[in-house]
Amino acid sequence: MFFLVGRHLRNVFRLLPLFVFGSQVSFSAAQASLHTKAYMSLSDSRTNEFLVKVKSKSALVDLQREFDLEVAPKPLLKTEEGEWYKVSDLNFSLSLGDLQAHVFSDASLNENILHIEENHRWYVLNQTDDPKPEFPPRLPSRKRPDPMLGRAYGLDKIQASKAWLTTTGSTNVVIADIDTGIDYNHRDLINNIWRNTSKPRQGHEDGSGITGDIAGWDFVNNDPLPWDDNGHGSHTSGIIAATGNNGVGLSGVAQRAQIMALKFLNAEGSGSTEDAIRSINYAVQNGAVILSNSWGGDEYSKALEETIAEAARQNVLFVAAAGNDGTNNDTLPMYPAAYNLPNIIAVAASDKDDLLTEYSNFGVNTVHIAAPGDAIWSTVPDSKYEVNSGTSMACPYVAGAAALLKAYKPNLTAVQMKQILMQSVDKLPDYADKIASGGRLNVARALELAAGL
Ligand SMILES: [Ca+2]
Ligand SMILES: [Ca+2]
Repeated sequence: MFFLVGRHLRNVFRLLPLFVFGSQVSFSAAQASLHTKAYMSLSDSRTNEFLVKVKSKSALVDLQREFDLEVAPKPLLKTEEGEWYKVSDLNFSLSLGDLQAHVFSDASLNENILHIEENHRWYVLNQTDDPKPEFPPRLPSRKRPDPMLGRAYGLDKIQASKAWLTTTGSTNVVIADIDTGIDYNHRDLINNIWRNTSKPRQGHEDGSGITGDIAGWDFVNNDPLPWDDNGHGSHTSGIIAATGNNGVGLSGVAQRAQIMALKFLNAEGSGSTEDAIRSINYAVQNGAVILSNSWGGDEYSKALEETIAEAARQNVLFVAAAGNDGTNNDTLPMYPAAYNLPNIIAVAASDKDDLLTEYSNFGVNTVHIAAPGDAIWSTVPDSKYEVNSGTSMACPYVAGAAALLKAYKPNLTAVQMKQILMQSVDKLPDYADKIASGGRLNVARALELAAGL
């Protein structure tokens, strides 16, 4: 029990840098809401749900007989060795240890049940949520500079303008933003939102601007409208691919692309392993080649790892925020960034001075590249713009850069994209012994490196 409490406290602790870095914010509503968040995540993390890997589903019948369990009718994930099912304890009385002990005590169960884990919670990785002044966008027009582009120091650092001379992106490249959803009607996003035209749907015309087809999926509320009720997902989407040169707001790293909105994090910014897995599977099955993941947690999930490994077999790049604890992922892993898989590129957050931010996680083996993540302007719901900080903001920079690479050279594999992005960094002393590539993203040089391929 002490162990469980300890882990929950670590979850809360992850939110604590919010107070530290929010110190420039006055002690008021901002801090009160952060307190609320911390307590909500504490109750969030209690679970009666487990993910169970079995050789065949019949193994779950015995568990059901022993305990009052509900077994999901369909597997969450199929692998070569078995299938993962979500199992819910209807009485909220079982612990992971109870289930494991029962399985170990029975030879046949032990043979057929390969793994049991809790359906963990995962959290957004932005640092601040204090509102900043909002700037209403101007009216759209053809090929006009984005008026807020001057604020985007990150685009200068990574030499985006130079990269755009080679490619501004392509609407053939689908990037899944696995997050809190997106304001898919935002004037700087609407043109770059993926639409699922392969399976027309009817009956949900609701004034959302999306009719007949869908922009992705909402796995929190199980509906086809992944509306962003938090703000985090709209912010990360704008960093990937806010529309460039439309005379509105700013531009993403990719000026053109298709962003698939997959909502698995709720209004408070947390979501379950189950819904993360559903999001990744949806993205892979519907043609996304790059997944942007600005979320994490310190509890290992084998089910999540196997899902990302499956995405690797489908040649899908998994970009992941390194985490905001200021710690070393080599020794204190933050998942999913720290899984040792060939298609994961884990991203640390750099600042205006090209230094590693003090809150960014690092790790010379497990964190691959740095990207601008501190004080980043981007889109938020209702066609507005805000500043936000964290490895959450650095991750979509790399996802956007990968989108430009894929637009320029469509045959690049996920592993090639990761290698090119790492080999083309601006090497800087601050990263030498902390980041595998030793530097910060340079998308213009990445395109140069890809030119010969
Ligand atoms: Ca919804
Ligand atoms: Ca724009």
